[in-house]
Amino acid sequence: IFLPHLVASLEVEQSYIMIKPDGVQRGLVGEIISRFEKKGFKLTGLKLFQCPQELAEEHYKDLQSKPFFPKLIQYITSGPVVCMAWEGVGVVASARKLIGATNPLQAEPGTIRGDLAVQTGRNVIHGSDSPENGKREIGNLCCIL
Ligand code: IDP
Ligand code: MG
Repeated sequence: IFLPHLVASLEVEQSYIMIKPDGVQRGLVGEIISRFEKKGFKLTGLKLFQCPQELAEEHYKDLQSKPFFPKLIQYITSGPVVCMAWEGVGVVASARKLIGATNPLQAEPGTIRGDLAVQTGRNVIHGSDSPENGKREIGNLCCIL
């Protein structure tokens, strides 16, 4: 039997995961990488990076019209970020689960934001919301090893 919806979900994909400046400054890099390693995903790219304004604006271009956009760009460019590519079956959706809700006060305990953050504007980590965006974001921001 051919079940295309299941076949699609078994494809190896990549997620762009970025530890934001607050996560780097607070010394959470090891803790966060450890969670992805323990889950069983494969790290295929990694760099410490000071994101220039234009690249931050490109990365968050879908949020351009939001009132918090200028503060978001200020936040992301306020210090070095850790850019990573993580690979595996279902990694995009699984990473979103590991990361937790955008507002850390609504993120479940056990998730990265649920355990390590309190403010939406300082929520420690980014994870791609689709395999297509994973590819795009890694192409824009990350090094592929
Ligand atoms: P996500 O990071 O969970 O995918 P998005 O809605 O894509 O959430 O928003 C991107 C980032 O923009 C968030 O992670 C957060 O840093 C910031 N952000 C989203 N909504 C707000 C808000 O209402 N106030 C301040 N910052 C926000
Ligand atoms: Mg998003």
